Amino acid sequence: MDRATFACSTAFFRDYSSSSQSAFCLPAGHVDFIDKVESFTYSDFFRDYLIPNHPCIFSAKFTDGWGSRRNWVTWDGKPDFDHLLQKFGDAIVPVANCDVKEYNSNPKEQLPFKEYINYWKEYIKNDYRSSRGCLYLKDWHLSRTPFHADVFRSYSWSANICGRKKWLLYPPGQEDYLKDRHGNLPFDVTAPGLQDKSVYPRYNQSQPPVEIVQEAGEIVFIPSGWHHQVYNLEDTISINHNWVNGCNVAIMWCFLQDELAAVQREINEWKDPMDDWHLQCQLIMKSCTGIDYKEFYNFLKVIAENRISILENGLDDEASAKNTPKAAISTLGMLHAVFDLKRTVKVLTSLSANEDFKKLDLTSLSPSPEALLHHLKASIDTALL
Ligand SMILES: O=C(O)CCC(=O)C(=O)O
Ligand SMILES: [Fe+2]
Repeated sequence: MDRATFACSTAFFRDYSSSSQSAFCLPAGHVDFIDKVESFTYSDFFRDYLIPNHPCIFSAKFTDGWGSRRNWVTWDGKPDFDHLLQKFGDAIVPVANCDVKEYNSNPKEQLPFKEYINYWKEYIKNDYRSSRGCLYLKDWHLSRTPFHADVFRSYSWSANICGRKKWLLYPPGQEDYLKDRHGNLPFDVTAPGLQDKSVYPRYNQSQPPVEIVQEAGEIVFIPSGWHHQVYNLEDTISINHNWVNGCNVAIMWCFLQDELAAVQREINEWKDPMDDWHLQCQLIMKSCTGIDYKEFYNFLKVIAENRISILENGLDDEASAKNTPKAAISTLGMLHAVFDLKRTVKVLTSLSANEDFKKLDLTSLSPSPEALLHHLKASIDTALL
């Protein structure tokens, strides 16, 4: 990260509270298309998309050199089943049935990759029909991903190795207009049922989604907390990645507080009779969300300690030789580490002061939140000297 980007990113978070991020709107659904690899830098991405939390699409030139684009795809742009079988045949893979709906997702089973490829070949031969329904190899992805925002409100990028996808994107806050009267999000945001005012009372106040058609080789960047629904328009293989950094860690923390508040509302009537109600809320939150407050503390600790160690000791040869997270952070530069640490101080200060966090047994946390905060601040001060 260069000095100018560091200065404007720091100013952004000083001048605007993170909750005001949703106020930043796109001009009438426009999504930038980044064509040229040579003239686009990580600092450009950071300043123009990560910080304002705006989506963008990278052209296929960005993935031209990827081995997967050469090796997983036939000359006519279709998945190379023989190559994939040879490479991954024995793997056991998660497969979702897109024709069956359970709550807000599709039920998943584990299948040998071989069996899945045989199914996929048959499905194509049978004009995209099968008695087994429409099976989607996912999180290791076929036809459609239901309406959702990504895990912990992380950022994600998704690169099409082959095939095409259609994305429907809603900026943060729009999902509130898409909820039914019980507060549940729809499974399919295009379903005619959403027009029924008695079920979806605020649907008519929602904006139309931002629509993207992603071509082979292109990468779509999905900002934090943008709800989306995805369709594969043809046989598609994609590689996706989720991440959290200094720009969106406060959004993650807000999300966790909302999740806990929802659990607390749900079991509020047990608050008085139960001695360990707060602990139970954390347990339920963990099972629904995948993380509880103490684990979030440990998540912040790992982020902080990686960056502190780079600022204090630089990168040792072993870490730089291996492709470690520390090496990746170091590539982004010292100012990125300082920026992430400053944002971590902000979130850790809020977590330490949080009444629900303070009610937990924090004696097992090492170092203590106070000690970690102290170390973080000292490390930032030294780096900025
Ligand atoms: O490609 C898909 O089916 C879903 C991808 C997605 O939701 C994401 O990358 O965030
Ligand atoms: Fe997603």
